[in-house]
Amino acid sequence: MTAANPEPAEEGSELRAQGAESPTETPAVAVEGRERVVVSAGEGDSFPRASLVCTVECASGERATDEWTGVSVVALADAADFPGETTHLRAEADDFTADIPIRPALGGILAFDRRNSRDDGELGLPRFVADGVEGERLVKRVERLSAVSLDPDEEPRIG
Ligand SMILES: Nc1nc2c(c(=O)[nH]1)N[C@H]1C(S)=C(S)[C@@H](COP(=O)(O)O)O[C@H]1N2
Ligand SMILES: [Mo]
Repeated sequence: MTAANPEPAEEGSELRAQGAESPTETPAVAVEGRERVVVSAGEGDSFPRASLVCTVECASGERATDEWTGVSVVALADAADFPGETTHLRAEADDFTADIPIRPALGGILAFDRRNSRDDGELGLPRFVADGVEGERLVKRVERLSAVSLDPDEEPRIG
């Protein structure tokens, strides 16, 4: 064993541990309006990064405030050319779909990271977060964001 490389096994496992945490492991998200764009955690796209302080509040009363970083929904809606008649942003995960009224949704971000992480709760990245939106609509593990136009008598999706 040389002085320059005293613990090769340790070094290797450290590299693997870092790899597992890498932002490139976070799945990409499709954003669909009149156009379709794809956004991912890596900074290899032209979307500016944004951050947002947001409180996640469950109907049960449980709440937590964190700072999230990602890409603003406004930038994504612009790139995907959301139609003027859009009433809701639809956020879809494998297990869960929520329609968010477009006005508060446009103040949100698609988060790829959470700062000052609390220990509880699940990161669920990529995640839609917006201030002033109920916790149940802050969808974790988002796979697709899309522009929807609901009729006034149509129920926004949740669950
Ligand atoms: N994909 C997915 N996202 C979800 C849910 C879910 O079941 N699946 N639950 C929602 C509900 S009801 C709440 S209150 C918050 C909880 O977020 P937290 O774990 O950060 O507190 O996540 C929301 N996002
Ligand atoms: Mo909840």
